[in-house]
Amino acid sequence: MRVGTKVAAYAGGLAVAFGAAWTAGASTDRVVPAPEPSHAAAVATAELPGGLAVSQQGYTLRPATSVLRAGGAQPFRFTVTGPDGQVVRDYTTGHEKELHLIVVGRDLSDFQHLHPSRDAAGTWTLPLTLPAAGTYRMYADFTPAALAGDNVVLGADLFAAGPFVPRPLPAASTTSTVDGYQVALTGVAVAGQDSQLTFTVTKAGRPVTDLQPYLGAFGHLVSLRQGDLAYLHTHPAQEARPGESGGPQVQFGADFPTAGSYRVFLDFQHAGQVRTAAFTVTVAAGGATAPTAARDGHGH
Ligand SMILES: [Cu+2]
Repeated sequence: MRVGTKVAAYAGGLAVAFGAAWTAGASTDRVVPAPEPSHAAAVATAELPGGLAVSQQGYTLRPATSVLRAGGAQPFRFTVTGPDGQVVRDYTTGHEKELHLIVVGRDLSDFQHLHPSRDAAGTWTLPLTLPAAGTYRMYADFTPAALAGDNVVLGADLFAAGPFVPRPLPAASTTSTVDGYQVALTGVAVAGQDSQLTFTVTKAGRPVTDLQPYLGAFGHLVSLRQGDLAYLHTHPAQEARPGESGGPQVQFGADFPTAGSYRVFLDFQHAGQVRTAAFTVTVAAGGATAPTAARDGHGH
């Protein structure tokens, strides 16, 4: 399989999906004739960002349980069923995996990017840790073989019983520190546009120039919208092959659907270990290039 082609198709498909979602959302502010019912259903599906629904485009995420104990790894299973009601067993590999699982606290703490394994019957399993009591969001990010390249992101809530103290969203910041690495973020995030974000990785004051490829790229970026945890997964335009070195800069073009606060998680690999740097990013309302209806929609 040609990984490079898959990477480009995957990233391009996501950008298009988010752009289309934003455009469709803006158009609902206008007075337009009611479309035919079948078309209305299609638009209703298309206008939502990923990760907000447990069922979308005929695909449904089915966790075996939604309640786990707080702390410690526990066996966790889930399946995805398709439009025919059957468990999906045929996936298109994207970024070296058939399915990417993101788990995060609904207060946007405790981000995890995981890769469960699938058996022949289509059941995904992994040891899963919900580190503390609270409510969590799980996202299954995958491309069913039947959808010919269309990425689907389904979301479901998970629960761990016990006393829960939600953490406030950290203040917006352009720097993040993880395990002795400092990551700086530059760029301006504007809703409805291709926002160029650049992350620069340093350690002990020195630029890190030997970032390792992780799942076919030098970085993976997941952005979650505060308020509803809408999901945006972005990859760098530049792909990474095994043995190549990257850094200190990793660049992304991100299409944030609306203005507001997002928690942005950058996965990068160095010295054989994957780490995640987290940022709170304030996305500005769209400027002159955004459609008028969209600006009005923000209530400004
Ligand atoms: Cu992944």
